[in-house]
Amino acid sequence: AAAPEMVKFEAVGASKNVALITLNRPKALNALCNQLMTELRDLLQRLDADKSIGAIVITGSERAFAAGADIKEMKDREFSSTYSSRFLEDWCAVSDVNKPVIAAVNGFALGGGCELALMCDIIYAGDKAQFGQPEINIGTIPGAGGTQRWARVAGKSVAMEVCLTGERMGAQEAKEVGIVSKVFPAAECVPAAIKLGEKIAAQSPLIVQMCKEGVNRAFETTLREGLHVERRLFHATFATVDRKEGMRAFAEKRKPQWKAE
Ligand code: CO8
Repeated sequence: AAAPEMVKFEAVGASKNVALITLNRPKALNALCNQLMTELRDLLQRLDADKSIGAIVITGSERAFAAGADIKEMKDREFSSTYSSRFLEDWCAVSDVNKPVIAAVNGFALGGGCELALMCDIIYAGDKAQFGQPEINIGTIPGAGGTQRWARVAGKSVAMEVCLTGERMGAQEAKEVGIVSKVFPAAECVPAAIKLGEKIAAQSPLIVQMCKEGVNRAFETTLREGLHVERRLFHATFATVDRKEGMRAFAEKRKPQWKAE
């Protein structure tokens, strides 16, 4: 495959086990055109299979995380081909990654850019970050999870206001409504996300994957079913080498040595 042009990748952190992906289409404020999303999807799938990587950070520039789906690319589309080609359905690849994915958001996270951040597992924001679903202003609606994920995370009233007005929300407010877990001075956002990635990557990758699967069920099913899945995943940890090692290491007052088994 040709080297990606619109996404940059670097292994970072003291053990080089965190993948830093930088969206790199500065002239269009990282508008998510077909090429960018294809490159991002391919890269994520490759990193998900790469045993040397324990966590993934996605970021943009200080000015823009991503200003949305590419409007210029979309403007002449018709219903029939949009529907029959399942336009943008492959964006799901981002939420299908098994490893933890952290969004480090500075600047604009609008439309599909905001939805991309919401597909990640954790969002850290720089203090100048702006979140929003401005699709209503161009005669469409969020199509990559915006109506659903805002509603689940921030509740109906906030979701309705964001989606129906298209108005932007600052980082602090996004934290208050629960979209973002922490806010940092802009320049510290990516380093903080990398630190967080290192912390998670230091755990057993196998157990991390099970834990992520458990939390994700909370957004996909009833409480009863979710609790059942959680219990089964918990039981499953007892079939792993790493669970034994973790508990033994605690009893022996030493650091665990994870085997990813
Ligand atoms: N698409 C294409 N190009 C864009 C986009 C975009 N979303 N956003 C910015 N750009 C381009 C601009 O056209 C401009 O290019 P040029 O220099 O060639 O004119 C360049 O980026 C710089 O932008 P501005 O000059 O506009 O910069 P400003 O600082 O004045 O404004 C804004 C920044 C406020 C971010 C402004 O650019 C803007 O409003 N952008 C559009 C935001 C938007 O509406 N996003 C939602 C798009 S719709 C969407 O995402 C649908 C998601 C559905 C996905 C899933 C479907 C299944």
